[in-house]
Amino acid sequence: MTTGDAQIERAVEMIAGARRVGVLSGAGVSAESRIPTFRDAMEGLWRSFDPQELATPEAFARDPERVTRWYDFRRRKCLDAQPNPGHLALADLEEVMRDRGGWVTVLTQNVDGLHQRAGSRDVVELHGSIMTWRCCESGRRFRDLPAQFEEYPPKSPEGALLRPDVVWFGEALPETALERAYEVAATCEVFLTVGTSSVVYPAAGFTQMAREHGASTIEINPDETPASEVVDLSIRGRSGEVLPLIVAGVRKALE
Ligand code: BV8
Repeated sequence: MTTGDAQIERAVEMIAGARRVGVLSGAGVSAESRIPTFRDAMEGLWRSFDPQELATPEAFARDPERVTRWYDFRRRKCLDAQPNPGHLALADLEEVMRDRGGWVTVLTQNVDGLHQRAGSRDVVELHGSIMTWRCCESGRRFRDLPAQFEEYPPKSPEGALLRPDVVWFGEALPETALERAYEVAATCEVFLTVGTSSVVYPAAGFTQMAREHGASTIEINPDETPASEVVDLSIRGRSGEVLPLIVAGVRKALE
């Protein structure tokens, strides 16, 4: 256990007393599924690249082969990854809240689809999905993709460039995702920010927005982040360890 039990108990109390729960999840939640966060050293042949430089329309325009190789490398890691206890706990919490007429909405910055594979049904992909690629000309989306592309950059059947259906730096988030996120921040009673460095906007802003609307706010992260000053309860711990303890406590409190 990396946190004092008093913090877990306080989080249990806050969540058990609520019906409407918003969650902002970042790469730290998937770190325990062995998907490296942006902060972790880039692996292998990607060691010398800066992800924030690669995750941009400019990088794709300049070198579509390099960018699509990087994303396909990451897509394959996501396909091989399994949801971890942190993902499963959030799916379990959604069931608990649904059973009492409430909801849990996960606003995820992650593009790996692991929340959905863990069983969460109410997931908003703020930054899109690496599992979907789209045609740069027609905008048509492709989900049924080969395990590995034959050529880089991959092409649509019509021969146009395909790109990952993710939100790059400098690109606007999907309108529907933004609307859902604002609605969650405005109506949730508790807002949980888990596994995110809280530096990327507009996602990082939803914690403050929820707080301004009167929600109780909780952070789970092994490290301090800019959100740590803002939230009501900042728990230093790993999501795969802390979330299961909190959700088990909520189930017990509601028995
Ligand atoms: C926008 C998808 C406006 C792609 C991502 C200049 C020009 C243009 C824009 C800007 C600019 N300056 C600032 C901006 C805004 C910019 C921004 O915020 N930049 C930051 C760097 C300052 N934002 C944007 O560009 C956004 N769009 O503003 O558009 C606009 C409006 C209208 C019209 C046109 C434009 C778009 C941002 C989305 C970028 N795409 N991902 C991909 O995945 O490749 S962001 C990507 O990086 C992730 O999604 C994540 O959000 C972010 C950070 O990644 P990581 O650091 O790895 O992850 P995370 O932050 O979650 O940190 C990991 C955390 O986990 C750490 O805190 C660690 O301690 C913790 N942890 C580790 N292990 C565990 C753990 N926690 C719990 N348990 C553990 N076991």
